[in-house]
Parts: sequence; C-alpha cells; structure tokens
Amino acid sequence: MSMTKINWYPGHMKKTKDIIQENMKLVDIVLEVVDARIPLSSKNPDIARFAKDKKRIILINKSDLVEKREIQFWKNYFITNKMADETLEISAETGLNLKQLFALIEKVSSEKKKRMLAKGLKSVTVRLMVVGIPNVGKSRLINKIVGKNSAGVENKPGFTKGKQWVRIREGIDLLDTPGILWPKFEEEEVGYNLAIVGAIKDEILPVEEVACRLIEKIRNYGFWKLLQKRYKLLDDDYSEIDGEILEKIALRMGMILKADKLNVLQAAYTLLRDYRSIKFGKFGIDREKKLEVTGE
Ligand SMILES: Nc1nc2c(ncn2[C@@H]2O[C@H](COP(=O)(O)OP(=O)(O)OP(=O)(O)O)[C@@H](O)[C@H]2O)c(=O)[nH]1
Ligand SMILES: [Mg+2]
Repeated sequence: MSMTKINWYPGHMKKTKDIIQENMKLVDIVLEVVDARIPLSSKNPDIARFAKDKKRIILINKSDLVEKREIQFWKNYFITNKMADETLEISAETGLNLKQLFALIEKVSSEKKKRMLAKGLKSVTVRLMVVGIPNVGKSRLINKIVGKNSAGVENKPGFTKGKQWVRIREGIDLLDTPGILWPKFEEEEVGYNLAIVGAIKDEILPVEEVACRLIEKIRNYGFWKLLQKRYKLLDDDYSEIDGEILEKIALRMGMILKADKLNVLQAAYTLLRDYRSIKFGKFGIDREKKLEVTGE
C-alpha cells in the first residue's frame, strides 16, 4: 500500500506552512518536540530549512517511555548531525527536566542578550515557539510551562490576530499556540512507526499489519523475551513469521471468536495498547545503524 495516499492535513498543508514560516520570523528559539520512541520518525523533514537562522532545541518528550541509554544515543545523534544547538529529554507528563529547559534557554540566548545589551538596550526579551508533528505533546508541554510559572502573566497581542505571547519567565516570552508540523510523508516505515506509537489514528493503516511491524521490530531489536513473557509465548514460537506470532498471542491469551476462530484483531489492539502503556518494556522503535540497544 502506498503511504503517499495518507492524507495528513487535507487541504491545509500550504496554509500550515505559511503560518509556521510567519511565526518563525518572530522568534529567537524554536523548541522542536519529538517523541522519544520515534525521535527520527517524529521529526519534521523541513524544519531545518524553516528554522535555519534560529536557535534550535530538540526536546525529546515522552522520555518516561524509553530507557535512558537509548535517549542518550539520540541526544548525541542530533548534536553530531547538527540537527539542533541543544537537546533535552523531557516528560510533559511527569514534568521531568522542565527546570533544565529554562537553563538551556538561557544558555542558548545568552549571546543575543549580550549583543543587545551592548547596543544599549535596557532589557532583552527572548521569544520562543514550540513546534512538532501531531501528538508529540506540544500542548501538554505548553500547559506545563505556562501553568505554574505564569504568575504575572502578561498577555500581549501578537502581530497576527489571535496570537498571544505569554511571559513564562522574566525576559522569556512563549507563543501560546504551537506550530503543528507534518511528518515525513514518503517513507512507509515512518508511517508504521507513527501508527505503532499512536501518533496517527489506528484506522489509517491496517491494525493487524501495524501490530506485525511492531512484532518484527521487537524481534529484530532483541526484545523477544519481553514479548514472550507478557503473552505466554513458547520458545518455539520465535521461529514463526510475524503474522503467526500475532495468532499465537491470540491463542495463548485465549482471544477466541465464535466457532473457535482466533481473535487476531483483538491481539493486535492489545499488543499496541500494551506497547504504548509500557506494559512489557521501555524501548523505542526507531533505529540507526549505530544504535545497538537491545533487550539482551
Ligand atoms: N507518557 C507520556 N505521555 C505524554 C507526554 N506528553 C504528552 N503525552 C500524551 O501524548 C498525547 C498527546 O499530547 P498533546 O499535548 O495533546 O500533543 P500535541 O503535540 O499538542 O498534539 P496535537 O495538538 O494533535 O498537535 C496525550 O495523550 C498526552 O497525555 C509525556 O511526556 N509522556
Ligand atoms: Mg495540541
């Protein structure tokens, strides 16, 4: 099936692009949020171009769902490949590292501040915007950083109607609406990765196929034992093809339809739900050649 047929933002693509580019002009720092389970698949392909003269911080969100060593790999990866000035693993859910985020913002903007103060300005305001593909946690993050720290919040009308700046700290303003970016369209694997983590609706791609892709990844990355334990699979099941393993999960978990037929669809939904709620392990599903994180 062709991934290009997936219509992510029917008709709004150009408009979205324009809005992001307009907003980008107003800020100093772009906070790009990615999903820790799919740091590459959840990265927008065009951000490098849009934000090329901006400071960029990649926030690896949902880091509560992935082991530290895997996240460390991606942090190095983004910096080595010059995809960001800084990276930080956060959790908009638990609040992990949000304090450190402010320290990073200070660090990244210190140059500009010095320059402006040297020019005779009394105070300098740093402007931020949050961007990312759908479902990576942009709104959660904005709520978290605006929420408590916004004592004395000053809502200033922005340049465009409806746009608001929120003062989140002395000298730091945040655009209150995030920029929603589109994911990479072309690669089939990206589509499946987005589906596995639940970043796109379960109905967009066939659920059983999505579950099979997850099984394939679990085996390739060495996490079979975790799967085996969770679903009472046998050692011999390992040699089955992915689709058969889904059937074995249905069998061992007693997911049976009428007339003794296995409920493979239920197995698929169960597997995906369990993965998303870290019921059998905390690992991501994007891989680069050098990332050798396995379950062994
Ligand atoms: N486990 C975990 N879940 C998170 C975290 N951040 C966000 N979520 C969940 O991810 C889902 C999406 O979060 P949102 O903040 O709505 O994501 P968004 O990027 O604003 O999504 P759009 O508005 O669709 O572009 C929600 O169910 C959140 O509860 C996190 O750090 N950890
Ligand atoms: Mg949102």
